[in-house]
Amino acid sequence: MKGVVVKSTGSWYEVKAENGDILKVRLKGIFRLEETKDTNPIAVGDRVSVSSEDANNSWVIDEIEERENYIVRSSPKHKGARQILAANIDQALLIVTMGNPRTSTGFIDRFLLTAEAYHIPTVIIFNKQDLLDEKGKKKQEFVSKIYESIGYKTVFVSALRQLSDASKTSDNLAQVKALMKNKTSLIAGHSGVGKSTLMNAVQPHLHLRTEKISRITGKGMHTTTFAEMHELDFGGSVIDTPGIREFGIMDFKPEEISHYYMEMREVLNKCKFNNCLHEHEPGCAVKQAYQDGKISEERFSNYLNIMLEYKGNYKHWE
Ligand SMILES: Nc1nc2c(ncn2[C@@H]2O[C@H](COP(=O)(O)OP(=O)(O)OP(=O)(O)O)[C@@H](O)[C@H]2O)c(=O)[nH]1
Ligand SMILES: [Mg+2]
Ligand SMILES: [Zn+2]
Repeated sequence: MKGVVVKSTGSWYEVKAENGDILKVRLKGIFRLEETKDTNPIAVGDRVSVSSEDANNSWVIDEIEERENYIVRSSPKHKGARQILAANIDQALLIVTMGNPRTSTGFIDRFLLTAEAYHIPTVIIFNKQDLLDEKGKKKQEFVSKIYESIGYKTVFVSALRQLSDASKTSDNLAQVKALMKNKTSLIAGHSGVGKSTLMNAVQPHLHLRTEKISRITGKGMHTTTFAEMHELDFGGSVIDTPGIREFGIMDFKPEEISHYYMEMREVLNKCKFNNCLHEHEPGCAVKQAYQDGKISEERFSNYLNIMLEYKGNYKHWE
């Protein structure tokens, strides 16, 4: 029987079968390949074939269909290993907050470039509007403009308020719903930014668990512990994921990274060297574009930081 993986704990999975049944399944030994770089051979969103192993109604995954796409990061626990966040998705919604907790542009850029590499369109959702003071609003305007000018779509919401008072700021929630309709969306972001709260506002009967951010660290409590796919009654589905502390990029050659910066891609074929890393090379069109103000200071300095870090890691992976 065929189905889609809707929940993954690492040791067992839930598969929604074609007939609508939710099956609790295990993985056959053959998939636990030692030589794979993946920490999780099966991810939420994977299309699989399952069969019943015995009379006890226990199910196993026999086959995984080839993925249309997926999004990965380097495993925070096992250096050099990949963690697949989700597979077969139409878009990613990156939830960010300017405070409580703070999301940096470095984090945003790491996520965006990976999504770009796997051809996954991303919308940036700025949550917790109600908590922003004047300074926070200015910061948000500055950050959102950077991404809008490159071509990324942005949305501004207060998930918590929308949860309790649908009338007040519901316009933006309607915008989020319209984005999600009839698509499979991955919801990503730091712990505590309000991913699960936003899902609850979009689809009230979900009742996903949410938790206050720590008063001591100002960070989220990693409340959602497993990725899980939920269906939307207005069409489509969402994959709520555990908060990501760091988004470690993987899988590319260092000289490829700039190809996933939308605004760099337009100029990089004009660099003097075709393997230009846009660091200190002469005749670099990317650096020129930055100096001409066509690439933002934030994006370029994040790029240089990412490159520095990535080159170091890449040496070990090769
Ligand atoms: N003031 C305010 N609080 C919010 C808003 N959205 C979410 N919160 C609160 O932020 C806290 C964290 O929300 P969650 O939805 O659990 O965050 P999460 O991103 O799912 O976190 P993890 O599951 O740990 O990754 C909760 O106390 C929410 O009530 C908002 O728009 N405004
Ligand atoms: Mg959550
Ligand atoms: Zn260059």
